[in-house]
Amino acid sequence: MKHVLLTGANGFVGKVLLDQLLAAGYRVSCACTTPNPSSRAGVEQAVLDIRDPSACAATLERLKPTHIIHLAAISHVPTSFRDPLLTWNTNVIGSLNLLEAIKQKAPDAFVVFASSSEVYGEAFKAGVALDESSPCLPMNPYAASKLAAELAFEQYFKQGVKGVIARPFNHIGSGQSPDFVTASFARQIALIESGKQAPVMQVGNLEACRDFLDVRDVCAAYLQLLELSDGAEHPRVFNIASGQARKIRDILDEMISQSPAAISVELDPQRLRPSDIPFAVGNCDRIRNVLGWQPSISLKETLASLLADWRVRVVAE
Ligand code: A2R
Repeated sequence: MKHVLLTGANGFVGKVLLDQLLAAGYRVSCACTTPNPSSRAGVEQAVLDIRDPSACAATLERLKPTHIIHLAAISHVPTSFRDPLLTWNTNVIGSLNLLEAIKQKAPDAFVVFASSSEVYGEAFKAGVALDESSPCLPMNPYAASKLAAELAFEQYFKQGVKGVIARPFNHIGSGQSPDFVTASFARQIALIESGKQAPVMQVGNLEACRDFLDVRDVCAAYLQLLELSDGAEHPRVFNIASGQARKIRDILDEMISQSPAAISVELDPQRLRPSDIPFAVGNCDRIRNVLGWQPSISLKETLASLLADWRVRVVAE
């Protein structure tokens, strides 16, 4: 039976991915920074700080996974500006600790590394959907740390470690922190509907175009990438993208149209990023051609489920 070790299992993506892995019949072990009180029956847990090399080695030695999906990271761009050392230590040194532990303790394991479309950075200024051969020109510490971690993975791949690098574009859905744009919109709409916020949305840059995916579709792609362990030759890097440009303003309009409340919109300059990219869209030909993956959930449906989630969450706020 395939045994998947999931790092970052307590995060936004990790929780969705755990459900999908269990539904697909995998044995799953979760690595989290703190014990998870709501842990699932049959799921083994490891408390692990990936910045600790001996803890990584001990975890891999004990669990001996056949597959690893490495999600653990500082994933938030503004946090990476505020705390670059934490970001580099977690995203780069943490990945190196994991890679060294794989090489030493689970050398046959197949690893999927969750990098990010942010690695393309300035290359998005070309204004076209970027494929995996596009230059990587990171524009923030988070993106730079993910690209450095990719280089570490490439090195270990050359030394015999097996696996792939995924570059997911913006993924959204239930459970995401309101630090991210669509979750912020959904939270504010839910607060307005419940009378906890005046009917004015605070927004940042609405003109940017992004490639939005439902987190469930991204997790489905991770599951399909695991299947590459069964085959022979395969590419090392995969965009996970829809290929479709969506203006943030259109997303906001769609969400407001899904609410019965009368809502106006106000620009909050504090929500503007210092290095915002106007257009960030991915070419998804490779993953479609190699694995047959494509997004299956419409944006409208994703936004509806996001709003439904926040209508429940704001009750407790
Ligand atoms: O903050 P916690 O305790 O929930 O743990 C976070 C975990 N994490 C770590 N795990 C082990 N050792 C560390 N030193 C460490 N620092 C952070 O990574 C959290 O459970 C997880 C990241 O979850 P999120 O911030 O919700 O990220 P998300 O959206 O699930 O993204 C997953 C991956 C990230 O690597 C992104 O950069 C990539 O997908 O695109």
